[in-house]
Amino acid sequence: MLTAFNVSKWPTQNAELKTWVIEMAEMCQPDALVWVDGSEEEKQRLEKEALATGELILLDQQKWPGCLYHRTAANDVARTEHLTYICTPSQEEAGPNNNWMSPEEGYKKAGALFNGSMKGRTMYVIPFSMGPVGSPFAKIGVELTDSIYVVLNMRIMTRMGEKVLQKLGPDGAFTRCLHSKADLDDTRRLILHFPHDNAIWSVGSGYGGNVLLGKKCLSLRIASFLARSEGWMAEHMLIMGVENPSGHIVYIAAAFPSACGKTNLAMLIPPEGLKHKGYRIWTVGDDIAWMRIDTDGKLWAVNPETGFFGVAPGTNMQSNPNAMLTVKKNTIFTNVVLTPDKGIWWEGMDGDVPQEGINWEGKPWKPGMVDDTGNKVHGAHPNSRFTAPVTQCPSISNRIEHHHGVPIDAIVFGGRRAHLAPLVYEAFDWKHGVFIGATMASERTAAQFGKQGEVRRDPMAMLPFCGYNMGHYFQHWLDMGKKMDKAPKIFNVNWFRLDDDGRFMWPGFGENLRVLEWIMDRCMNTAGSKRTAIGYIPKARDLDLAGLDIPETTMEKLLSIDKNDWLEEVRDIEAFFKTFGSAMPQEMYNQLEGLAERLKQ
Ligand code: GTP
Ligand code: SPV
Ligand code: MN
Repeated sequence: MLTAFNVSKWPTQNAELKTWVIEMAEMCQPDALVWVDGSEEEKQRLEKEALATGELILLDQQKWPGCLYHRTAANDVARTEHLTYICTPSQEEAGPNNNWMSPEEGYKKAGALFNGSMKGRTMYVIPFSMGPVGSPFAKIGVELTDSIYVVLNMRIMTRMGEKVLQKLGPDGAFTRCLHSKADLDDTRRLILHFPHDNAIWSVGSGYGGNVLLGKKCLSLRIASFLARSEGWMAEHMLIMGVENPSGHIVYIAAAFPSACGKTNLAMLIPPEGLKHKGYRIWTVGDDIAWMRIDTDGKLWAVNPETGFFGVAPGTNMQSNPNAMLTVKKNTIFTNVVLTPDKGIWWEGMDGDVPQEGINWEGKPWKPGMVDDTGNKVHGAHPNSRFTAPVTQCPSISNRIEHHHGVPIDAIVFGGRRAHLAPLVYEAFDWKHGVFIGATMASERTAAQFGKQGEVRRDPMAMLPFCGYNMGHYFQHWLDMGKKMDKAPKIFNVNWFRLDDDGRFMWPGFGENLRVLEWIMDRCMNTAGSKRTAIGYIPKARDLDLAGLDIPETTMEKLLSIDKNDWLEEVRDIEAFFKTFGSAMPQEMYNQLEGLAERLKQ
């Protein structure tokens, strides 16, 4: 048990911070307390310690320089949305999109789990900044954690350490982020957000999105709440720049639900057929965008993170070469296969499949293994991930440190829909675009617990991440549109349409540039389209399909809508809207009515 705090030696003059750290340490009762400074020396010391306990495993340093391996508990491999709560005074404020607990109940329930949870462990204090330190976008947080894995991940994902404490100063505001692995028991796990207190309490988990509190918890749930009252936007979006041959860069922000292709699109490599045109892609971010209206009346975005926490399976030199090059060094791999020669592997990786290894559950594994019920045993968990610094990405934009970010010309929504949604369509205007975002739906993936494949509504890809009632969130989107002189155009894409045999109709990945090209040309009013009930859809000849071998009939299907299916969709949307009661803006119902009328014409 830590007996004296030695507060006079702490590297901060911030009274609120000191008081809070003392209180939390008194509750969690760690044996030691360490202020993280972000130095290289500290990194090496922490790695050494974690390697000694087996928390981390050192990979072959010839093949994987600077790379580490980690496994989380088998019951702890994805975000647990059913254990994630928004704790506001009233349930109405959290909305039907969130699990809700009163703040009193939340502090009490989680407090009981935090009580003594760090006995025998060290509490690390991590000051971090989301957004470039000192940028008008940036928000400071301090995470207390008993996990070295968390410290090392936060070191990649955020700007952290001494420089952040300096910026915080004696009276700066910060988000109070408390995390303890406790006993990693999923019946004693809670991920709680207290937006009015600017606080996050996460206990009983060691998995990424549950415990890297700067990520989804701060940068989306708490930030979305702050953004509404401060007049900006915190979104589950990638940010990319598409440079055309004349050197002009169009910046696009795109919201796809978890494991639906943000990382892939953000790092896109132009396909063979379009290479001669000389497009270049610049990656700004792959998961989170903070956007505000600048003095020019346009929407500007920053990526508040400094790392990628990307899905590993399916990543290879074909599907995402830039990601493969990014993870070659200084990367933490979580829940992938560990091979006997201290290498790693995941389903869909390049090269030979290893003959044996230790899988994500920590069990001996061989390719082709099946379990008692005849199901394939995964080597890597479908939601296994890599944590890698953005600076290692060959396509990284030179504007990631820019304090004002990048100007956004187009916002793109998209989901995983086997049927219904065409390859791409454009909203009539901002309000209609907000409606399109609000009615997004997607099939559930491995990034969250629950039945995979089930279609669920996931407005703006923010269903698990909006820190307040989404009815009010839609109103905030409508309000933002009114405040902009030149609002981005809004589009919807769907790379995931299936044919009757269950195969993807669109080749996807690099070929998606063909769709982005149309989007960019629409932004510059140089591309054709046809007006349909759901929005502007390109005709096949409006897309550059040179070198692509897609039957004409498939293209036609990809760019058409089935009115009966869409009328059924209208009924489903109405039922969804009704769950928000009076919080749902009337404008959303007007949009729905407009869609229904156009479909009946
Ligand atoms: P989070 O990090 O969970 O927020 O997700 P993300 O949106 O960054 O997901 P990511 O890019 O890692 O998505 C990976 C999944 O999408 C893999 O299953 C890919 O195979 C699939 N995917 C990505 N792009 C395409 C595409 O253009 N077509 C098809 N069919 N699949 C794609
Ligand atoms: C997601 O699930 O959307 C992710 C991974 O990006 S996590 O950080 O776990 O939320
Ligand atoms: Mn995500």
